[in-house]
Amino acid sequence: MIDADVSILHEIEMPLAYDQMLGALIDQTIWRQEAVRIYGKVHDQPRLVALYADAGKRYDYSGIAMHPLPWTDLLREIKRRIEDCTEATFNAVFLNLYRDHNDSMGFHSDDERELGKNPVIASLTFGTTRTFVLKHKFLKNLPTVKVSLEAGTVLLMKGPTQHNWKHGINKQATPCGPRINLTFRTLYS
Ligand SMILES: O=C(O)CCC(=O)C(=O)O
Ligand SMILES: [Mn+2]
Repeated sequence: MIDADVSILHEIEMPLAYDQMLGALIDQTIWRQEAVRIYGKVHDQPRLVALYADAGKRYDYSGIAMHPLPWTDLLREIKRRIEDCTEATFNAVFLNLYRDHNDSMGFHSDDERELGKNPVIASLTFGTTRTFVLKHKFLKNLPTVKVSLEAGTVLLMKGPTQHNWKHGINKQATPCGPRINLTFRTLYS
């Protein structure tokens, strides 16, 4: 990919089997239903979210001030393993629960001020495989990049990626089960 630094790691080792990881994360996470404003109308976001981080951090995400919860043992252990395999360090994790095929995430860049200039973001998936789509922000003729994110896969975005590309998860026509995505980040807030 041009103007980006994106890499993928497969079959990351976890403390439990991937389907058990999905169940544990669904059960142990305090999920929130947040609102979004689209053309002035307020809607429920088409997914559930949660934020866990080191004490004292805060994150303004799509205009929502999120106050993180303290790390659970499971999340701390996942973070340790992700730091090992990516050779990066993180102080926060943002979790998304896509309940079924109707849940999605609109195209965006992770470019909030508290993520710093060139954010390093490690995104880990459990549950149903969904397609992660990347679009160049300026070179509109470049084809979109589609990546199937299977359970146990880490997608690592670094360097200029957030400056030049947007990413998202589309709704899909075919019914499917839940997917959880954890994005490990560093908050400089
Ligand atoms: O679910 C995904 O794979 C993407 C999540 C994402 O882009 C985000 O949380 O900012
Ligand atoms: Mn993102």
